[in-house]
Amino acid sequence: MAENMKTLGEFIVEKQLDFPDASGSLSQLLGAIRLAAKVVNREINKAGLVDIIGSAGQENVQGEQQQKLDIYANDKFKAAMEARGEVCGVASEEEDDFVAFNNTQSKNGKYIVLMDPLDGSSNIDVNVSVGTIFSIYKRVSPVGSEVTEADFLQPGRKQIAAGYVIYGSSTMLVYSTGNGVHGFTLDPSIGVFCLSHQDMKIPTDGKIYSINEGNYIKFPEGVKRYIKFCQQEAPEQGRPYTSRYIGSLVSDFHRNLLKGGIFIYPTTASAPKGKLRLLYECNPMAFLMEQAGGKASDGFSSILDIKPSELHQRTSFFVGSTNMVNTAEAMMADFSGPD
Ligand code: P6P
Repeated sequence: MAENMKTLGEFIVEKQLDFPDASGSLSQLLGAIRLAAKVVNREINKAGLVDIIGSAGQENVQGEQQQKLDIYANDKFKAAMEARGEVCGVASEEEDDFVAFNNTQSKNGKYIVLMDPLDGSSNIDVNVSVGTIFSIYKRVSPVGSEVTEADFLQPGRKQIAAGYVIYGSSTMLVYSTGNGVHGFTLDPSIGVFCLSHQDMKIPTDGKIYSINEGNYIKFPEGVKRYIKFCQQEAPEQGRPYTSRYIGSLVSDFHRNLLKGGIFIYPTTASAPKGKLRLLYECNPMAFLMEQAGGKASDGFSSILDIKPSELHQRTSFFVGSTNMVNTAEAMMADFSGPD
């Protein structure tokens, strides 16, 4: 490994030194996420061999029961966090309700985690990148007591850390603890995440718009107006836009973070409140985007200021380059509400 490489573990400890009162428990928690990400990455890479090793619900060549990968990922991230003892409970897209960790050490943990353990998992069968999304808060209930739903229903602005793992052509872990966004690329030959993108910033403007235009007919008028702007007016102003939609939130988000752009999942006919989940998809991505100098809203106001009322609630999501989100919001305001 080149001497100037820095591992995720070294970076976490180095950044921990920036917080004199840091107890190291957040570092421990991020370490648990790092471990689970490596385990899930290995399993996802094997998924491509599913015809050889057997698909979900069947026995593979080793005679092991094949789990659905999103359930597998959920179990691995839960197990890694429970083992570390810094987390008193977890909420997940794969769990109907939050899960309390009741071992003595965990009950004294001061953090809770919300996660989408494998977002876009249906893309695996067609070899499209998928991701894990996580969101970390300090608990609001007393340390040592039973974790409560109130610990999970905090506004996104209260997050102390958030991040994602993208299992793509290379596997990356991108996270922030509120001091910038940093990206680490897994070197599979040594099983180590190495710092590859320090202090990531999204361009203030961009030319990529990312939205599933198959839902056009039922988009709010403001969204239809914004698409018209991207397709007609911007090119007429000499700024041709391009449409890119992968259908995997982590992938569309990551591309825009690097290149500039906007991703929109508005209300649609089949998702009248939006499709994406506030707590474990939009809040962590909004936290990262603001840390990277971008913007995230529901089309009208900041995602991070929404007061959650239920674990799996959905929201519209406009996220990306500040100038692009501002333009889209202005058009949403001109055509208030859905058509
Ligand atoms: P649609 C994947 O199923 C997901 O939850 C996100 O990763 C992605 O952005 C979105 O749904 C895609 O939804 O309706 O365009 O297929």
